[in-house]
Amino acid sequence: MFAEEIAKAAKQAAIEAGFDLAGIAPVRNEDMPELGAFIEWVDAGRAGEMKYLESRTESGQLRRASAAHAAPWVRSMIVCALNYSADTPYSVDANDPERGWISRYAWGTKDYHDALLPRLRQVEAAVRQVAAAQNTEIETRSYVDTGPILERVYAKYAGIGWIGKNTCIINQKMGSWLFLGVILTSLELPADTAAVDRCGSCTRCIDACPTHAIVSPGKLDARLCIAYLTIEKRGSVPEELRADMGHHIFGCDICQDVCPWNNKSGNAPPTSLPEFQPQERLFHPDLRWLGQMDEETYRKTFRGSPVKRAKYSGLKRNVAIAMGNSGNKSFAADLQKMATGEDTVVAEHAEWALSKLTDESR
Ligand code: B12
Ligand code: SF4
Ligand code: SF4
Repeated sequence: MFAEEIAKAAKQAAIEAGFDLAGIAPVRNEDMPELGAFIEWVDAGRAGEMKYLESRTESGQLRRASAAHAAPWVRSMIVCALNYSADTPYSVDANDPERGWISRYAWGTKDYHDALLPRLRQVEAAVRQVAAAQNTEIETRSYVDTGPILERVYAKYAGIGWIGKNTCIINQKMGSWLFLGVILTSLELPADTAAVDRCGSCTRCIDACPTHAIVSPGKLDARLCIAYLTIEKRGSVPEELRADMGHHIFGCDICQDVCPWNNKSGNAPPTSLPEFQPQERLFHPDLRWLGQMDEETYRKTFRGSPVKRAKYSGLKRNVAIAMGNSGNKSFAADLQKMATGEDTVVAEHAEWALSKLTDESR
């Protein structure tokens, strides 16, 4: 009865805090084969340079393979999801050769970690209040990507959505433009029913991925993924992958753009939250503007934005690749300037882009 009351209060508080969906997942490793799949994924080297995914406990176990490594007291997880979609064209329909592509999740004025964490704390406070009224001790902890938790796995078991073949959480009514946040609790709360897989025989995401990063349904080789290459990868981007990166300069939305569950006429309604309204200059942004941007302007433009994660040098490198892939020879002067700059990584990618522009067979 008490656990039900807590679960109800948590879900109600989540909606009041501005989340679109909330559910409760059990924490039972033995019933979650995805946790074992994660171990295989890391062992296969698919995490690339994201060493934080490979963090191990003192006894050598992968931290992320069990929520108990983060909090031995955890019994249930409250999973919340927030829609960040906007009523704008998809990357697969935007092909201006003057422009690049920043992923949908980064168009707003706030980094999603900063937008979600205060909301999760609000839910946490509501849960604690109900527990206190019953004189019950309770432990809680909130994470938005900030802890060693496989958030999508718990989102599935909380009924938020199924894990699509593109590895994203997809909700039947809202699509997959969702951020996730989790609250670990020491109470055994009544769990929701795991979401049912509705991908069926569809393979659109696998077929559309330009770098063939989805190696089999639900398994992504991050080393090939444009989101990884443009956001997480430091230094040089493997030359054989550059041409397939197209106009992407930060993140990639293709495997979600082509997903029928993100069809704008049916699913994927736009969010009304002010912090996720697209900034005009970041939607399909001008490559010349970004290529000529100095570091100070970069800092000011992307203050509080996820784009900061690419770092100044990384964004310039990505812009050089996108210019090279544009077929737009008017970028030659900008690229020549980048090729003679101090940053050797940017310079090397600008050289590559210049030769790509002049030699279309590349
Ligand atoms: C590392 C990371 C990445 C990496 C690797 C992603 C990946 N798919 O492996 C990179 C940089 C490529 C990335 C990209 C993106 N990311 Co990211 N990322 C993360 C992070 C920090 C960890 C994910 C992780 O552990 N990956 C390792 C793999 C193995 O786990 P997984 O992706 O969860 O995959 C599970 C399923 O594939 C499942 N599975 C599926 N099918 C099957 C079938 C069987 C039989 C089994 C057993 C298992 C199984 O098992 C896996 C776990 O073992 C999470 C936050 C978090 N703490 O969880 C955000 C997170 C997953 N990312 C998110 C987002 C928004 C993105 C991007 C859309 C951003 C962008 N536009 O560029 C893209 C989407 C690309 C994609 N198709 O996944 C959201 C996802 C929201 C959603 N609706 O799903 C998260 C949850 C962040 C958040 N808090 O909102 N990301
Ligand atoms: S985000 Fe882009 S590169 Fe990564 S799997 Fe999806 S389509 Fe492929
Ligand atoms: S595109 Fe098709 S296969 Fe891929 S996630 Fe969407 S429904 Fe599933």
